[in-house]
Amino acid sequence: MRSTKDYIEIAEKYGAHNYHPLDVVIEKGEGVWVWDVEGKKYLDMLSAYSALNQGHRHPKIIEALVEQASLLTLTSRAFHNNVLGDFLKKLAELAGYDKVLPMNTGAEAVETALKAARKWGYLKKKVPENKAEIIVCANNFHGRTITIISFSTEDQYKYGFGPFTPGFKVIPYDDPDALENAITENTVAFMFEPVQGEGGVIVPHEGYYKKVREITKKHNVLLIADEIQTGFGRTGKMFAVWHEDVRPDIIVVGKALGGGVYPVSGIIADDEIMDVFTPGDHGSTFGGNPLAARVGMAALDVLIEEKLPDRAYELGEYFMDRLRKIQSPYVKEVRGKGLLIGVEIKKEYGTARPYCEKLRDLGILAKETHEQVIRFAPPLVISKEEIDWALERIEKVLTEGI
Ligand code: IF1
Repeated sequence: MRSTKDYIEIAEKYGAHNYHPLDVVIEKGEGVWVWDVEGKKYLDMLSAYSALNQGHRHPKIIEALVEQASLLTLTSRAFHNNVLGDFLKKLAELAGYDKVLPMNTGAEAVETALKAARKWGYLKKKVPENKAEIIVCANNFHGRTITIISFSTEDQYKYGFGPFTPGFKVIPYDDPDALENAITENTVAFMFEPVQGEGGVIVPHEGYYKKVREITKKHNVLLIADEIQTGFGRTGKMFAVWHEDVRPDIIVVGKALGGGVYPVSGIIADDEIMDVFTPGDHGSTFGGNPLAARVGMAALDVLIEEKLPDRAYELGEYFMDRLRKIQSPYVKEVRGKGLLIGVEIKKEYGTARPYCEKLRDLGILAKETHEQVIRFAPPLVISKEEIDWALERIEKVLTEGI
């Protein structure tokens, strides 16, 4: 019988050290719960960074995965398959747009959005060749490819990976005036996260989405919302920008679209943008494969049938209200939207990591983001009773300290 230590050792020996995971080895998951190799049970408060909105191994999603796997898993896009069209229709109609371009990981979908924006700029806005500019926000996280880290403001994400892709401008987040001042006649798009997850669960002021929509429309600049982490109910609406009834030109999706079992991502947009792509321009081996399409449809069905966005709204308000009532000398702020919540630890009391280690000892798996913030982002299928169970333990750690 191998121990936690044995599993960690083999992973450390044969795996690149590009992560520093908490010392827990998980072997089973169900709903909001996971079990480690020692048989210990934990409440998952990270949800694989919001890729598990429907919970671990949702029966409807596993059924779809197994059923499709018994029929057809991959054809490449050289041929049609009998599942993709229904998936693209379901997602396009859910979001209220003409079309979807399916990919696999979030970063691939972000790259697809950037290519669409640049090509739209050259073909439709008549920006001179290779002069397209895209505006992004400081403290952003949009993925790990060389182009995407080219506009990161996190030194560690860039160090050693140059030279970088030109054509990007960085402005402060949650600052509409900075956006207006950064736009030139060559600006083709502004891309932002409705809530900056990795940036430390930074929620912009009320009205930010509306303001950036007005400014980009006024200057004929595409608005790209990266909803890879905030989408599919996480913030209490199907898409976070729906909190302000804003309709971006491109919505980038991923994570929970795969129902926690398979990488499924893509961009959602109208024909005016999608028709810049002609056959052979762009693609991927696995993008839009039948297994992804079938799992994607089941992932969306679960969100709708179980009303997970509304659930995230109500339980998020409840969770944050209860967190704010905890009398803790260590907490600087509780912030968030829906079930994407951050608890910021005051610098004088150290970083968030040791608090996460304490929580792990009490059966809660949470992950620090940006040093000072404990992120609580449970699967949206969590019950009020399970939140209460977690709050007892969170209160113990936030009052007793580390
Ligand atoms: C890691 C962070 C979260 C994302 C947004 C695109 C992507 C992500 C808003 C790219 C991915 C993941 C990546 C993972 C950890 C996690 C993360 F800490 F890195 F920043 F969630 F906050 N846009 N986020 O959040 O999607 O290519 O990963 O499918 O790289 O360590 P991906």
